[in-house]
Amino acid sequence: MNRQKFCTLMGLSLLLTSWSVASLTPVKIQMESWSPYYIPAAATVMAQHPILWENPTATHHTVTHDGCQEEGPCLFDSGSIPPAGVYEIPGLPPGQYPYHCTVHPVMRGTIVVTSADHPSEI
Ligand SMILES: [Cu+2]
Repeated sequence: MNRQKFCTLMGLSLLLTSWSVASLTPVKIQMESWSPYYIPAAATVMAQHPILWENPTATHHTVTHDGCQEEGPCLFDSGSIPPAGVYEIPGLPPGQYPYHCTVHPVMRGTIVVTSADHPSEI
């Protein structure tokens, strides 16, 4: 493959990649200082769909998959999210993902990821 052809292909694949990413608006979850803390507390999302948490509160919070502090695999852990901060993950495979805030363990939420092909199946 010559250089020009290679560059054209690279450009095309970059264009397609950015287009497909841009077409997926993240599902937003809002944090609050009082119950239910994460709104919605149980969010249903399609597989591989990005998820964005927003922290409009005056304190630091985390979005930590329960597996990170148990035996299970740790699929996401935001670390400290400052006031006005956000945390985004690119997407998850189908399943149920309980998570919490390590600063305030009373803050608990769940992500329910459904299969794109079989939305009723988890
Ligand atoms: Cu918190």
